[in-house]
Amino acid sequence: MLRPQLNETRELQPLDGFWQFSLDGETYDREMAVPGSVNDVFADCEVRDHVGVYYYKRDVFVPQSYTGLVSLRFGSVTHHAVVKVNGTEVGRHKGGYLPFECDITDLVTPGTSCEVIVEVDNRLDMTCIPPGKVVTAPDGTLRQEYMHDFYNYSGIHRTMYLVNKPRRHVCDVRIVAGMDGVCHYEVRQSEPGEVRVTVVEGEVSGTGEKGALSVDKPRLWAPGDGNLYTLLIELVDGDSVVDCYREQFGFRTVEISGHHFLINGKPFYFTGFGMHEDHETLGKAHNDVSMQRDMELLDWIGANSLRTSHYPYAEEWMDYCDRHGIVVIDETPAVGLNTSVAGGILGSAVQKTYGPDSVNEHTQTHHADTIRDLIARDKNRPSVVLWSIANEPDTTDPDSRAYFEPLAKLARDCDPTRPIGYVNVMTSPYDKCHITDLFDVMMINRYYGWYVDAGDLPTAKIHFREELDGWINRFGDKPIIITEYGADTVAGLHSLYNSLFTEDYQVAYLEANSEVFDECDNVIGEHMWNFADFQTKPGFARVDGNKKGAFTRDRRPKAAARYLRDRWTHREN
Ligand code: BDP
Repeated sequence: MLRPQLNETRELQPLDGFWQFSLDGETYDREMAVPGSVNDVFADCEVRDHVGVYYYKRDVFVPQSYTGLVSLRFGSVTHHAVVKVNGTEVGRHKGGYLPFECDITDLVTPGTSCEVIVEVDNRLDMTCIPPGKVVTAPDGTLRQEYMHDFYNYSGIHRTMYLVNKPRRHVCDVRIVAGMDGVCHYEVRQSEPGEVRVTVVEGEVSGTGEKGALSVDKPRLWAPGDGNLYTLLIELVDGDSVVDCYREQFGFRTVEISGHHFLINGKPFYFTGFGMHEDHETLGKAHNDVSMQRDMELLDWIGANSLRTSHYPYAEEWMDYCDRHGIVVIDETPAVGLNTSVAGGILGSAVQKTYGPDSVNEHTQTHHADTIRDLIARDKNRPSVVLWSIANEPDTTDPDSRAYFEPLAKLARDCDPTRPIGYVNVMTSPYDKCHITDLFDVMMINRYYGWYVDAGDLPTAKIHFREELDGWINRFGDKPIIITEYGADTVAGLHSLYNSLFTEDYQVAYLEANSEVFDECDNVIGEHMWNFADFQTKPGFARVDGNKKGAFTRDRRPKAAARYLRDRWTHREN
């Protein structure tokens, strides 16, 4: 899905700001800022603990110039949205982290205002990605249960726009551009007609919906070097251009050879983090300044990459990574497909993961939608080098194969140019996992020295080495990325004895893990869990959230941050 754009033929108007807000759709007695998570804003718990639907309302002026196709475009609404204009439903969307657009052309009159209501439903059930369950408490109120660690923030999380585009318009473009300087493109337009394409910086043009343009001696997009080019697409009618769209792309190749992950033919070693869109008060809302701060800290610490754990991040993140040469493992919101995992890897199995009352064919259908939509959104981004189709699903159950095989195939069909993977949980080791052979890269989350062998780093190292050997023996010479390893750490807590939760132990833990990675040629990346402390669902295992950050939630460095900086900035890659 293309992002809205302001240009010669298109207009857009952000609808950020204060909306009227209601819990019942009748009494609008509060206001709520957009974009924003609703949960940490109000001083009372009524909104925070509300399980169900809430309502945003405002009048939107449609400018006189909006005479083309007028739409409302949402970056993300978590988790379900029903959109109404002047009382008529114009669209609904399931899934909290991907964009959608509602056409409102026939319901609005340019030069007048209209009433927009967005009904947001924060409930997760087993057909959702991520899945969850709403239960009724003894007092009759509802509780949301879910199997992932991070807090279930909800709201209109990203900027929404009022958009005007020409009736004949560019619907989509797919670009594949490798080191050879050839830009293969395929344009989809709303109705047939003449198409002109130009690689602006390369000064080469062509015509037709599909073709290839060659740029002489292209400046490659590479890690740390976000060289971007612009493909200008013009829909032509006689002498006039009726629509145009500019899509940025980069010339680069990604491939796997043995255990190497090659970017532009060179082995790449991932350093960085699994992250979260998570901030005090903002919750999961996107904010440019907060994001920029995170990116600056990534740069400071020597991270060359990140994983969008555990859902697709705002498009602003992806643009930034494209521009700055930050390598991205792009993940769907499929987290928590695992009944044995509750709040990190603590917890015990309550029921079988795959089955009619649990993760089922409806979950799979929606999971497939998220794969399609994620790839549709990010397919032209040079920063994205690998699709992660799930985080820590249960893959010990033989039924996991029937669930994942079609999804892996779908991801490959949607994008034959990038490798695919899924992130493996510690409770599904090499001898129990039923799906790893379906993927190109082994991504594993391991907590030796924390959830197992806690405090005993010599033993942790032995167990970790044994497990890595096990993966290689069973699945052959494939790349392994350690997508999570970490230890909860209270900033400011120290000990001479490497006691758990201290900054000293976090550093010792990282040292021990790093030693194991450095001995194993197949390990081609390390993403520490997590970049920063983050809010989690309530539970005895978490004291005001997950504390595995290299930075605190307000982005102050722990000792671990300096350790990683030293390690990563001295690495050759
Ligand atoms: C892993 C999950 C991650 C958790 C982490 C933890 O992938 O979401 O936050 O454990 O427990 O299992 O810290």
